Amino acid sequence: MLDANVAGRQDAGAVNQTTIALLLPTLNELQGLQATLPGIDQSLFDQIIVIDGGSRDGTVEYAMDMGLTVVSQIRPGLHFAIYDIVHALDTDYVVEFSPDGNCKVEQLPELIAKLQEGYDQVVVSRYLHHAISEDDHAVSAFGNWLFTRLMRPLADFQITDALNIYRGYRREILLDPDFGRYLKGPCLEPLVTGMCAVRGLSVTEIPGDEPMRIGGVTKRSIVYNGSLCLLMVVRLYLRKFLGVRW
Ligand SMILES: Nc1nc2c(ncn2[C@@H]2O[C@H](COP(=O)(O)OP(=O)(O)OP(=O)(O)O)[C@@H](O)[C@H]2O)c(=O)[nH]1
Ligand SMILES: [Mg+2]
Repeated sequence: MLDANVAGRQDAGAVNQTTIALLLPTLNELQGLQATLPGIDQSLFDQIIVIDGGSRDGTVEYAMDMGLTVVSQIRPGLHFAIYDIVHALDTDYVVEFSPDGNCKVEQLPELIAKLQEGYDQVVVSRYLHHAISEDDHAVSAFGNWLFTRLMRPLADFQITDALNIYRGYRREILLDPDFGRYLKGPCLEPLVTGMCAVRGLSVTEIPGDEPMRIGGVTKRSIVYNGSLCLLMVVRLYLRKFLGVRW
């Protein structure tokens, strides 16, 4: 399935042994974690890992009290927190879930079912069919719209949401040395979609609303993240259409 130019899905029978890790990145997200964790069906996952970026609000203590495995990220930045833990795991898939209220726990069973069908990546799209983002403002909505359209020519699958953190994908996608070369900053999730596109991997989306975050504050910078995502898209265009690995 992970070989280049394979667009179809793997036979369902071949993926019954699929192992999946749930990744919960946190940075001062106590209220969100308290609100979402009890709703997560933990039996869906082989591993659940809180990756903490140095919380000082009791997030780590709460997660440990709830019996979760908590790891402290080594390199700064959400993208490296995810990238590094993915290299340390051995499951077939990882699911990224933002425990700040933006991801609805109700989507998890459908997301897992799609991964078990054999897709290389399944994205919860905030813009597919009836789905809406209550967390968007004008700038973030425009950024999402722009990047999604910029990435469409790279892919032979329809992309409606290139940026959402809420997704599951084969862990090996991040182990590709090219992935590490292209990951220059906080653009990990669109890069997963981009690498799936240029490698011809199989991707599907399911619609899912994005509620407002619960407590805490946003940690992302739209201008910085947007600039790095643009650079990443340019590099993927060069690779896809000119065969240039820059
Ligand atoms: N481990 C770790 N987690 C982080 C870091 N930055 C953000 N997070 C967590 O990653 C998740 C997503 O980050 P957010 O700041 O909410 O980013 P966002 O969802 O794009 O922004 P909002 O729309 O404001 O929610 C949240 O659970 C954060 O607590 C980081 O540097 N390290
Ligand atoms: Mg969020």
